[in-house]
Amino acid sequence: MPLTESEIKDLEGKAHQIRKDIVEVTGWAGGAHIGGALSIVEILVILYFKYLNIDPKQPGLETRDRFVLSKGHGGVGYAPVLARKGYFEFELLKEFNKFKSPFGMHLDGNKVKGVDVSTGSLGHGLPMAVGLALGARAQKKSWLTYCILGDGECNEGSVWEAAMAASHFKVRNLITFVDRNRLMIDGTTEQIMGIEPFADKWKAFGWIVKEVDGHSFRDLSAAIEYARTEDKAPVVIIANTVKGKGVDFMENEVKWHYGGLDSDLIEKAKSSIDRMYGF
Ligand SMILES: Cc1ncc(C[n+]2csc(CCOP(=O)(O)OP(=O)(O)O)c2C)c(N)n1
Repeated sequence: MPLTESEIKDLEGKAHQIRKDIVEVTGWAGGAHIGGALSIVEILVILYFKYLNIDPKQPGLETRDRFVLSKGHGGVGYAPVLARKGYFEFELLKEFNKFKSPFGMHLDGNKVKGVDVSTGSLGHGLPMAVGLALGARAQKKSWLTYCILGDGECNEGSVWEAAMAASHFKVRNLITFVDRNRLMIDGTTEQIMGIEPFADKWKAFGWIVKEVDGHSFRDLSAAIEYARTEDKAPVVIIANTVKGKGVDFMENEVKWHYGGLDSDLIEKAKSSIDRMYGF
């Protein structure tokens, strides 16, 4: 079913909050991977506040859907979403990436409630997600696995081994996103190691590809609804996004892959985000 206007308004409100949270936590931490966290806000929000079958009060429930942030450096975006969903208090993130804190820059599934899989070393998330999906199928469980990859991450050969396996083993209970923000740590994806023709590569590996505006809840919802019912091949949703989305001085700027914010920049970033949402 398409999203209603009131659902979209509600999700936009959540995304607004999460973008400001990301700025806040980056300020507290002294630095974080802020650009690639801001680009996945809508994907995280629609999953956590619309589609994932999860209960923050029972984080280990066996029947829950699983989520794998394969681009694990997006932890500064993921942690506020978990907090706002109710897994823990947002204020705890004042310790984000501090010595002995449970919240590392890349979230650890053994330490942070709600995190199914520890990630951070790029190229490992999709292989684990494929394994989870196969495990569910082998046990005749109906829960789904969702996974977010970075586009630069797709330089990793293990992504393509997993893609090949998902197709070969006819995995249908996995929904994969690629955050196609076109930047990576030190340049554009096409400068560092070109991945185009990107959609054709996935198709050649036996996947069905949906390309969407990754900041549009309507587009994301339509693609997810499609992927949840598709049974001919695994589905990848290539989400075209903007790195640094919402903070005008960060958008499409490679230097904002990772950075810190002083109080002046925090205010500027929050004002820019407010303007994005018409405030
Ligand atoms: C195996 C591995 N190699 C290198 C890194 C360092 N690293 C962290 S983020 C990043 C760039 C990834 O680019 P992309 O997936 O496009 O992330 P985004 O631009 O969306 O933040 C790299 C190389 C890593 N985390 N893991």
